[in-house]
Amino acid sequence: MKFYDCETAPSPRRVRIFAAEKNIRLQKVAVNLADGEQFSDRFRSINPDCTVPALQLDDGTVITEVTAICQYLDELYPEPPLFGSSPANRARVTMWNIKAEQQGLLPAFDAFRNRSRGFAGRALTGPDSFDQIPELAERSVVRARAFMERMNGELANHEFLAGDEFSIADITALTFMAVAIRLKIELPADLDHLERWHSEMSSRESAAA
Ligand SMILES: N[C@@H](CCC(=O)N[C@@H](CS)C(=O)NCC(=O)O)C(=O)O
Repeated sequence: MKFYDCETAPSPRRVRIFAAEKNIRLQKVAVNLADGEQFSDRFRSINPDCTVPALQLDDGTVITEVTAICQYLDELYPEPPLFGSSPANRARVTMWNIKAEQQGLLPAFDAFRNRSRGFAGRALTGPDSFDQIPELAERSVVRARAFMERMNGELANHEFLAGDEFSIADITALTFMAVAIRLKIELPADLDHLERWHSEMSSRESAAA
């Protein structure tokens, strides 16, 4: 199995954290996004979407999309379960992972790519060119802050985002917070539960992955 990775990028980090939680050693192949290696013919033949991460199995099958890769690893290495350990937990984990992606991570990516000069003409990932929309960056910051409030409310009642078990939803949300912090998005005031959770998640060994 080969794991196409980029040390500085948030999406492959989600998989690295997931693998670290399960003590899985991935054989990594570095893709230098800063140098545009994702657009090379060699990498396009692996992932025509030109994004990392990608996992190539020994029979050549390629899996892209963080959640799909993690789901595959979870089936191969079931312990500890990071997609929930009962039907209800699995549903809650899936629900919160989707919320963290759609309401947290994607707005944070949109804010980043629509306002950073380095992404001019590359507001979306992939081989096609898209112009930046500064108003979208502004709206995305508002959405990211709103999701922090939403998480804070949830974390008032649970240790982890999807309930009482650490899961992929926490990994996605932690990655969202890392992008928000990098963007210097100001945290809404008095989010004590979010702060408690964030400090606990950041001090897990896997967070260094
Ligand atoms: N939906 C994809 C998102 C992957 C993604 O956005 N990867 C970024 C790095 S965080 C990327 O490869 N960017 C390439 C580029 O900026 O050209 C997934 O879950 O794997």
